[in-house]
Amino acid sequence: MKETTLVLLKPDAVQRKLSGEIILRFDQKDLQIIGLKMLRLSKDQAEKHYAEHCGKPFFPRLVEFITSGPLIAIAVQGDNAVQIVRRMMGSTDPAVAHPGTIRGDYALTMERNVIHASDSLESAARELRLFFLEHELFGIDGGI
Ligand code: 3AN
Repeated sequence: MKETTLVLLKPDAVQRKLSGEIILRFDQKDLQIIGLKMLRLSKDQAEKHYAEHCGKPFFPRLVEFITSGPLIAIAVQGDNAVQIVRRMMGSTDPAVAHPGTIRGDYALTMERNVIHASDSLESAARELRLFFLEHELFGIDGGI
């Protein structure tokens, strides 16, 4: 089934000039990029995006990091895109992320793990709405 998922190239990825390498992987996998923008999140947007982690010990640092500089938001579409992009991303902890995955190849610590990708279709729909307006998405069926 054709799905659309939200990918964030976090501030560390942008700063380390990894964006091109990571976008190339989605192109090579034959996934479709249907929306893309660079932006800096406000504290309020970051807290909304990571609402499920509110109250956890790492939450303040997570918000501080994700708002620390520009990030790149990408809407990625394709068959089973949610699961496929999660597998391409690799485990949350780069210490156990397999080589060949994005985190396995480019990240060293859990706090600066380069990339975010939606973990379910429901999260994808919610997160895509936080980052993109309908007319900013160029999918075959016109959007999410
Ligand atoms: P994922 O991004 O793999 O879906 P989540 O949703 O559990 O992982 O966590 C969201 C983000 O919160 C992670 N990308 C990571 O930056 C941060 N994070 C998660 N768990 C920890 C932790 N134990 N210590 C520090 N940061 C964490």
